[in-house]
Amino acid sequence: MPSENTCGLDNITSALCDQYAQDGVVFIKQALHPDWLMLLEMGLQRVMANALQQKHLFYAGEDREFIETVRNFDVTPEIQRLVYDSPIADMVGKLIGSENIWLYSDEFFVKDGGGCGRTPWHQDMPYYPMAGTQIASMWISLDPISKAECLETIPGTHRQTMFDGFNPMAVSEDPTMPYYDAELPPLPDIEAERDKWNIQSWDITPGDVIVLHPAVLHGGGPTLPGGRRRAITIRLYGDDITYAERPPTAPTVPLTPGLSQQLNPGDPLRSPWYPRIRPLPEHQRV
Ligand SMILES: O=C(O)CCC(=O)C(=O)O
Repeated sequence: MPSENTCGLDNITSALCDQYAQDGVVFIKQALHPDWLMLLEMGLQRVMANALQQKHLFYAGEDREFIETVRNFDVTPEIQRLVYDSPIADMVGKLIGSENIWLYSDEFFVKDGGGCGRTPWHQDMPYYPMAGTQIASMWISLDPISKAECLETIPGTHRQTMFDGFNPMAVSEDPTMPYYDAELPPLPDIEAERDKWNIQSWDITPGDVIVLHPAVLHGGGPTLPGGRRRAITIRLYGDDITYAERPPTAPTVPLTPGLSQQLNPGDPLRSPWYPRIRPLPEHQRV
């Protein structure tokens, strides 16, 4: 089973698509040109300088604190250009087999120094108001990082149980504390039993990407002393994704008020919250 591939769009072979369907995760070596990384770095600087853009602190007030910020696309031209103009949407379209591609969200995980904590193990799908298979998140690191600091995934788990999410407000206390509580089975404590799980991760050179299905169990490595790990995930979806309700006990992430008033469960997920990326919309063409 191949565990890496050596180029961007050209090397999204049918074998890689099969691997994505089977494992829900693929690693693609040097998929992005340094220009796209420079654009992303500029986008991150703009987001961090934008006091109006909401930042969530994991482990707030502790030495292991780090920043997460979601849906920056709307207010960040660099991220808009990256999503519309780079090969990311075409690569994902080929991997998931959809000519139509929409943006679900972008999300930065900024571990800007050594000693930042783990992103707890979780699946993203429980937080999202959607059902279907044609979805992928591309995880991109701006910094070279070791396997121990990388995004970690457990291949194949997107085809298994959908667990509850963790509660982002309670990660210091218990990184498996249920988000909805009662409606879905609680997350297993993967970190406490790492050797029982088939955990996969990679040494990363900027330009390498990991593409994962958001229902795959995954978690984010900590930073080692002197380390730095600024990553973004771009989440894109295709034709078969429909609107699905989530338990009313907690909001979906990112919050999309009004969506439940416009869509019924099973409707194609179409909303101004989710801009069309492919085919490239007329207003993005020159
Ligand atoms: O990079 C990380 O620490 C976590 C990433 C993640 O959870 C995601 O991309 O969905």
